[in-house]
Amino acid sequence: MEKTLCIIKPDAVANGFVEKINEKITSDGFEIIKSKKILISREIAENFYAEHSKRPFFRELVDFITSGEAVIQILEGKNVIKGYRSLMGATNPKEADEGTLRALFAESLSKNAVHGSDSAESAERELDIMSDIF
Ligand code: 3AN
Repeated sequence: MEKTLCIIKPDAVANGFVEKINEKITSDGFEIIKSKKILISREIAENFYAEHSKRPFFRELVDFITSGEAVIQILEGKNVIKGYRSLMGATNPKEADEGTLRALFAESLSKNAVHGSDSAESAERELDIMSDIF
């Protein structure tokens, strides 16, 4: 069965939205097979976001994801990579469709509540980076 990496980011954890987000994930038919709250190290964050390393917001991205506890989860289900991405909604919560996680729970473009792998290749890479924490 397909798997993907989900991160509930520090804004959503601090705002107490973990349970509500997970209710939406499971009611869309996906299973949360692993879940752990951790403080992501800078080293892991820089590796995780390596594809964005040349972008102007890279430092902001790494600062934010390491700024407080995040919940790292492995989701499993049929077409979960695509399905969970559509449940997340657009990167910018202002553009996210009604009922999506980012429309419901995100604060801003950088504090956007959740992460999800964007392809099978990303899922494999991201699950590998996080495999040590479980
Ligand atoms: P997504 O998370 O929807 O796949 P990406 O991969 O384009 O979006 O961006 C990764 C993360 O970088 C986003 N989740 C968001 O937190 C942050 N980000 C993207 N674009 C910007 C931007 N213009 N300014 C600040 N942060 C950004």
